[in-house]
Amino acid sequence: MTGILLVQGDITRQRADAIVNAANSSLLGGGGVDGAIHRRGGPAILAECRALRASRYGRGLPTGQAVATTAGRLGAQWVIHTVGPVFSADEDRSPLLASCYRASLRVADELGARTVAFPAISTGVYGWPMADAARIAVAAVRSADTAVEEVRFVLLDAPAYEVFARQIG
Ligand code: AR6
Repeated sequence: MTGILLVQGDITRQRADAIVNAANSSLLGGGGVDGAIHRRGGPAILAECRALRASRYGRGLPTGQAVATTAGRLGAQWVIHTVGPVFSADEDRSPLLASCYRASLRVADELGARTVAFPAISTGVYGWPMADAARIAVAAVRSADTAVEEVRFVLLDAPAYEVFARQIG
C-alpha cells in the first residue's frame, strides 16, 4: 500500500527517489515549482528536456502526461515532469489533473522509484482552487495501482498544508 505523507516546505529541498515538476508542455522551464527545480537542479535537467523536445516530444509534453529526466543537483535521482491543466470554470478538466498523478506514478514505477514527492499541481500559475486540487490529488494517489511506497505532498505554505491535511482526514 502506498503511504501518503504531508510536508510543508520547498519541494526542491526534499530527498526522494523522484521529485515531480509542475511543468508546462514546452518542458523548457517557467516560474513556480518549475523555475525552482531548474534553478536548484542546474542545467543538466534542461539539457535532457531539450533532448526530449528534439526526440519523443517534438510538439511538447501533452497535458496530463509525464516524463522523467535526471534530477541534476537535487536530492533525488529523477525529476518527473508533468503538465497540469489550466483551471477552467466552464469545463471540467479534473480527469486531466488526476491523470498527472497517475501518469507520474506510472513513470515512477518504470524507473523503480519508491518515494515520490509531488507539489500541488495546477494550484499556482494554472489557477486551480487548492481544496478541489487536493481532493483530486489524494483520490488519484489512493486509487493508483503502483509499487511506489511513499507519496509525499510538499506544500509551500501552511494554508495549503491544512487543506491537504483535511483531505487526508
Ligand atoms: N515547493 C513547493 N511548492 C511550490 C514551490 C516550491 N518551491 N513553488 C511554488 N509552489 P506552480 P502550476 C506551489 O505555479 O499551477 C510554471 O511557470 C505553488 O504555491 O508551480 O501547475 C510552469 O512552467 C502552488 O500551490 O504550478 C507552468 O507554466 C503549486 O506549487 C505553470 O507554472 C503549483 O504552482 C504551471 O502552473
